[in-house]
Amino acid sequence: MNYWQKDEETMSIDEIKQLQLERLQSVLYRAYENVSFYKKKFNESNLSPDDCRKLSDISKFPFTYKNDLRDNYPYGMFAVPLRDIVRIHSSSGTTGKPTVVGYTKNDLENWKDLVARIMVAGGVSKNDIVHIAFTYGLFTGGFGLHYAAEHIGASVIPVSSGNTKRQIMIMQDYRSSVLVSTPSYALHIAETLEKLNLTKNDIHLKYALLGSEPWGEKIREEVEKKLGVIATDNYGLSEVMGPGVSGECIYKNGLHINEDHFYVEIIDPETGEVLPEGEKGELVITTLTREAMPLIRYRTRDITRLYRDNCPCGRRLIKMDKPSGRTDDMVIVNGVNVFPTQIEEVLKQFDETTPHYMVFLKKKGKLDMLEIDIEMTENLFFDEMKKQKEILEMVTERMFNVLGIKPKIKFVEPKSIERFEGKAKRIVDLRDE
Ligand code: DLL
Repeated sequence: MNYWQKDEETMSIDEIKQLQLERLQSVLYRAYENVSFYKKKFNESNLSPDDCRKLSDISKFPFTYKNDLRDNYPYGMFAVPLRDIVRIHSSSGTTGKPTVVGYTKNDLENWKDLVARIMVAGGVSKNDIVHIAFTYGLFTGGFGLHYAAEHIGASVIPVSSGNTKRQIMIMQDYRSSVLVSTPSYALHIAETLEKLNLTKNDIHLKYALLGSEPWGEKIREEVEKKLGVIATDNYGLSEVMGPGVSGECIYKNGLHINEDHFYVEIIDPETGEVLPEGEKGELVITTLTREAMPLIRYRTRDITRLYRDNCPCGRRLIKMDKPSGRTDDMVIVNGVNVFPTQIEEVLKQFDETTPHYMVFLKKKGKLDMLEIDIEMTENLFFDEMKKQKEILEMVTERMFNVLGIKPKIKFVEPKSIERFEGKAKRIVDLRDE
């Protein structure tokens, strides 16, 4: 069996718990001393870092929410001076402002190791040619997997996303043996391969490391069959680092969490109460080693379950189920996070539109499509077509800027969109699986 950091990945429970406690005490101290947000929060709850004497004491400490990151935009959550930050990434927030994530040199070293663990667990070795079809940029997926693959010593092709026919040509000619992408993009590649009258025998893939959005066994089966790979899942979120939080090994039965770097809890999302191991609830993560931006009890909003088993791969760190959904209304479209509040914010900027809209998530081939129906005002409705078209173009452009993906927008008649008595349900997900 291959490991990247065998000692850490196969630690006994006692060893891991001892290490976690030491690191937890240290991160609480660093957060308290260096981040005024945490100093204030702990003081308000009458807590000092010394109040964490055993692991379960963490449950006394307050949660951190995505909104806290937004309120401290851009650098307020950093625990080190900017001169020690060597990389910045970000992700979409619940409103217009993104959340910003910083890394020190050590953070980047750890990040490489943690993602490398997951890649090795998923079958990758230095002999592989790794084809990275995640977007490169502020999104953590591209760079996160890129540097880890180089760290392993594999040959890396930083293709980024898009232009699928070219991707397939590269796969054929450069002999890519590992595909790294979102599950929907892997399916799209499989479909394009078929359209080109090619099969898995015309390419050289062996493994696919897929993540950044939820996917199920049906998609796995199709990707494995059509691309001729073993496809494993990996999970992460930019706020706590990016990819590298957890990932499946080739036995594909749960994601091994890098719990020597992340202390995980499952809570009841309504009451905030910590649930026993094995129960389903919201995943809460405390970063144990991050220097630039330590996060204490970060509410991921992702629903999963934690458990320990005797995985045949020999790894002993705690596992999580594939995330089965979220507690908020964020949707993921081709790997990009979209919040309804971002759509509302754009609508606010136009007098010609009303706040009534519906979002439809569909599949076009294997890719996700975001369609938004927006109710026009009476004025625009009776205006000439040319004006309607102009406004439509402007709204589409604004949405693209704010969401990071281009939606298909349709203006509909005034009063034609359903009104809600209870909680509005503005998102209709018509993608199956
Ligand atoms: O998606 C980080 C990442 C990149 C993970 C590449 C894996 C591979 P964000 O853009 O901040 O970060 O989105 C984080 O995406 O809270 C989940 O809701 C969702 N998510 C990420 N991975 C998975 C997965 C990256 N394997 C949000 N299964 C998270 C289900 C996932 N959901």
